[in-house]
Amino acid sequence: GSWAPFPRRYNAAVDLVDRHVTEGRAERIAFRDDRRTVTYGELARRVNRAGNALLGLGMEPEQRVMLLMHDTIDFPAVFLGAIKAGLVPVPVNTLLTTEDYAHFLSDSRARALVVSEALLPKVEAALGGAAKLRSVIVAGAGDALDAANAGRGGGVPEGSRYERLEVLLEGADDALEAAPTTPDDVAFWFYSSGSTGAPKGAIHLHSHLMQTARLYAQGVLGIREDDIVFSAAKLFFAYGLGNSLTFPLSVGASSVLMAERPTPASVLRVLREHRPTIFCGVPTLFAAMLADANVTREAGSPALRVCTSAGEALPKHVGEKWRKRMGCDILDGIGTTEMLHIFLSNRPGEVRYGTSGRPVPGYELKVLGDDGVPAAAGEEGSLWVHGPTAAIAYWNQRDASRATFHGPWTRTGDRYVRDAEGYFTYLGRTDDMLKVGGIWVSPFEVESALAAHEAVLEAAVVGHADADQLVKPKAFVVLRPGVEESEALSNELKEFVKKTLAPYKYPRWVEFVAELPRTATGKIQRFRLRG
Ligand code: 3UK
Repeated sequence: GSWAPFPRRYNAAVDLVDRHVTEGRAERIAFRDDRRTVTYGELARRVNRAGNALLGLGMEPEQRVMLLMHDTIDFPAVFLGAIKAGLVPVPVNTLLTTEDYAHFLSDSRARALVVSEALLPKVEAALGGAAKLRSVIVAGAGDALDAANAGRGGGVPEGSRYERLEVLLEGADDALEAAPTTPDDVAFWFYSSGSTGAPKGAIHLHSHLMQTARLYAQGVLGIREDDIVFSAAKLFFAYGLGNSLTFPLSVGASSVLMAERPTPASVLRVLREHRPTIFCGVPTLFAAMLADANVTREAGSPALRVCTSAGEALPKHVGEKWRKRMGCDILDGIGTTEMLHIFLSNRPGEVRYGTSGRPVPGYELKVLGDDGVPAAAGEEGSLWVHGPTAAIAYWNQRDASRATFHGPWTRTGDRYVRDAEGYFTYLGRTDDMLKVGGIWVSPFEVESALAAHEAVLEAAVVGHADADQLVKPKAFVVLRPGVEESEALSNELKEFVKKTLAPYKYPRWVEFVAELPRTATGKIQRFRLRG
């Protein structure tokens, strides 16, 4: 069953990597990135070297190591090396800002940071304030690194220097005995955003990785040893980590990593070059690819047997057009950082576009009405999920943990309706949060960013559907007295937000209004702005 026992002594990295070497798959290809290919045998040694390198810097079990990394072979080596050594990797979104990274470093009390060379400038100013940080390890070619070490202008902690991942790996032993962990030990965290307050670290255990693979990847996708997976969603998302790392490694399959930003062109190049059998994306990407006439089954990957979509609802017409053009289905499924991966999904051969499908066997779902009573088929309510991969808590956040994790049940914050055949349809959020390209945006954060502009008196931000029925932020802005509205100002405000926050959060539309709709008590009536 879903709670299938793990041996009491269990280390996720051994199950995902070393097992394949023991079982005779050492020569099979585990990962290909833009520059390199590694077999399972090489991966096992690289994982060991990475674990030894971190221990060699003085790290102790359970200490956090933050990963701010692009998708290359270094990511799985460091992530799994840390886990094998009993440390706790914390991958973070590469699209965010210095302020976000300052929060992750101090909240997690990260003892080490592994950062892709190109991302170092974005995190440097946050390093000085990270009290527990002792080592900064830079992944990549290393040219810029020598200059940075020489200049020492940034916030490298006193008494430390930038290490080079390549150099550390070369100097480390390629044998490592796994830390004597249990299935219930903490293995890694992922940060998750809420509508208010800073992002919270969701704490996941050693057993969770293989459980998501068994239930969803093997149970629903039917992933096999001869599959080649390519996920446009990056490894720093729980969605991408499952797709690109956990799932292929759970069965000894191959995974293709791309460091670049996913665009129709970059994705098409990888599809053509590597001929994956499973492709994972988000709705915005599928829609953008369909808008590009170069994207065809023949030009891409004729070997594709199934695609997956998550992060936000897949519009019906996008799924239908893709199936027609590419000759394979997109399985829309919903997962959360808290549950680690997908627990409600369409299945091959039983796809119903416009729905999130049915519960993944091993998970139990319930839809609760506003009165807390289970809703009947056809009645909408709030979605709860019960399953073996729920995070144990949010780090340092007792109230938020209690609001989300209720014994074996987890509250998703999504509104759903289930039909008589058991298919679930997404209706929206119970809070004001938006998913943009599959990534969280808090409207309050965008409003504060706008309010910091000298022309703005106040602003309200809501979700607005674009031509593809995908939600993007829209701002309603009240200007200060005397400021004239103009197209130029609208563009300036968009650029201003792009510079203040992670760029994907900027409002795609700015509408100037004389005032914002408010209740008698002065609260903004967002529902009157939606539509
Ligand atoms: C929304 C969806 C409708 C929904 C995720 C797959 O997205 C993931 O995790 P996040 O923590 O966000 C979770 C929230 O995103 N959502 C996700 N998928 C769908 N809404 N249809 C969907 N198919 O609001 C949910 O609560 O970023 C996705 C696997 C692992 C994940 N962590």
